[in-house]
Amino acid sequence: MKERTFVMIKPDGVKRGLVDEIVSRIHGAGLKVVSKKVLMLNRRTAEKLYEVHRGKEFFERLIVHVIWGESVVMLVEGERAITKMRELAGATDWRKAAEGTIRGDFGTSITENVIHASDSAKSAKRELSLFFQI
Ligand code: 3AN
Repeated sequence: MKERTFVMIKPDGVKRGLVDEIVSRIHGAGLKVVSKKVLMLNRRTAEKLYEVHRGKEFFERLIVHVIWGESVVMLVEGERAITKMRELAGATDWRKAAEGTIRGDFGTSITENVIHASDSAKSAKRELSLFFQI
């Protein structure tokens, strides 16, 4: 089934010049980048994006990380796009992420784990609507 998902290359990934490598992995998985833009998240949008984590011990660290520099946000489309993007990203904890996954290859900490990809169709819809006119 064709799906749409939200993907964000976080500031650590952008700063380290990983955008082209990540886009090429997305294409390699047979997915299409329908739209892509570079932006600086403000606190309000960042807190909305991560609202399910509000109140958790790492929330403030996560917000500060995603607003300190430019991110690249993308609308990605294709067969099983949500699952495929989660597979490409790898486990949340970079130390547990498999080699060959984006976080396994490039993650440097649990907060600075390079990429965000929606975890369900419902999250994808909500997260896409924060950044794209869909
Ligand atoms: P994922 O991005 O793999 O779906 P979530 O949704 O559980 O993971 O967490 C969102 C983001 O919050 C993660 N990408 C990571 O940057 C951060 N995060 C999650 N768990 C922790 C933690 N225990 N300590 C620090 N940061 C965390």
